[in-house]
Amino acid sequence: MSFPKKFLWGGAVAANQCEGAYLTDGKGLSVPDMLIGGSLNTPRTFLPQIDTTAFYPSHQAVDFYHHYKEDIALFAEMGFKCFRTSINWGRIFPNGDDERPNEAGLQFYDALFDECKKYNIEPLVTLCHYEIPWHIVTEYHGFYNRKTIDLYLKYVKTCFQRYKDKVKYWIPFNEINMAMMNAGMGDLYCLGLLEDEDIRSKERIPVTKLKHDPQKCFTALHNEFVASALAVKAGHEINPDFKFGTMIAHGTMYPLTPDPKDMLFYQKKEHQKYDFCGDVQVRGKYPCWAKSMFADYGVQADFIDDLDDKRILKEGVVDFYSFSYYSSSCITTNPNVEKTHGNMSFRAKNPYLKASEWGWQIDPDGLYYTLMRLTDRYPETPLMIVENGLGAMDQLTADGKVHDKYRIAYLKPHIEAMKRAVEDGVPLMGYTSWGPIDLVSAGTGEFRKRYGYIYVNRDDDGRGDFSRIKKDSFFWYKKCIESNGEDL
Ligand code: BGP
Repeated sequence: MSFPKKFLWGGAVAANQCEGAYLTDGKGLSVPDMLIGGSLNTPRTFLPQIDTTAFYPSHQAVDFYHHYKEDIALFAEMGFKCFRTSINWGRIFPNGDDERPNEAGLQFYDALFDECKKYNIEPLVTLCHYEIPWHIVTEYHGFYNRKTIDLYLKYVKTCFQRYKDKVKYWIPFNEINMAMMNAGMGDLYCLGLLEDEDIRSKERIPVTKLKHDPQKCFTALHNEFVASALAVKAGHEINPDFKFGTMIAHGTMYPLTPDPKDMLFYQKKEHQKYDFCGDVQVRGKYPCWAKSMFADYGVQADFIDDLDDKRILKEGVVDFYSFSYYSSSCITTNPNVEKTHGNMSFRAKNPYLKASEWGWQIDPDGLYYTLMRLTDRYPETPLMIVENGLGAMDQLTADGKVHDKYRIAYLKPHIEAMKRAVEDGVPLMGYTSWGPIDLVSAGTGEFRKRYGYIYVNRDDDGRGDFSRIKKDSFFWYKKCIESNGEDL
């Protein structure tokens, strides 16, 4: 047995990381537009007003807004069956609380989805990939305020009505569990939550130094769960064929040692970091250990007993489970071990694994493990890998090419691991690798951290003419899709 015939091969991007055109055609500011670039060792910084002297990578990004036809044609040439992108909320409701949607923004996505259709590419649309309108952050404190649930619903219903014949697969929130990670990635990017003092700051603040209050964070996350469930319900009413997915930032964790304390710590962290959000969205209720988890975080969680919300969560369960997977790490109660990086947090280094240039440990077996584990946990729910890939510093060589054999060396065993899992019965619907075209890194804001099969001539000083070049991996992925994952 191999990959199903209709397997959704493709690639995934986020509007804010590739479109650019950050104020074009009536778009309003959204969270990523306020973030100045950083690098591996220096976090991204943030200033509540645009600093005209700073370089904001998302403002032009790779100008997908003006190149989408060319880019979709390249994706089609690789044989994409599916293209995951997000709608930038700020293009549709520039302030988030506008009375009417912005027609020019709606038209852009009409044209984009039509272009996909032209090549029989199925769009998979994230409704919020960190793109909360800035006005919602400053005026409403993001999802901490229940009014934001209504604003979000108005936005998503507008999208469902408008694109009901063009889009079938939806993700209400990108990596919803990132909300639990930390102040920058969690509170600001995922929840649009920022303290007044930070909103008023005149100095640049590193995102890691933003104020963080777990009580507010978990309240906002609860509101986001409710918003997501209401979106699923409303979407199914508008078009019963719609399919909704949770989207979890995954990784594999291992206990660092056989010390039972490490094993129990691993189990607890696995529950908190991954299962918590997955359970709420797939099973429609908080897991039995949620109360002790909240107590651990020092959070008063009366909201989980609210009867109306309980009903909403039950009625709005997702249809599939999608996740990102880049790397794995180890977990231990011993604080004195060597740490490693990842998109989740800093954890213990695994002596058996190599890492990317950004320190993300490469672990295809971990992907197999995670696929099997998720199927054990949610046996009725199809899975989809909607992000996976290698961020690397590609070099354009004298022959005008990019020989990225290291990227192929990363992807090949990950696809083989998927295949093993499918053979072992995992209901895997598809695979959209991250950043099929180079784009801005979410974590660091860099251009030099490239994931693409397609190179974009653009650098971290804002230089480059945005021209597109096929890397060696372009031809490899084309072959992979053509053979339905057989010829790697
Ligand atoms: C995920 C995000 C993406 C993406 C990816 C890679 O967490 O959903 O937006 O960027 O990570 O991370 P980075 O861009 O930091 O390399």
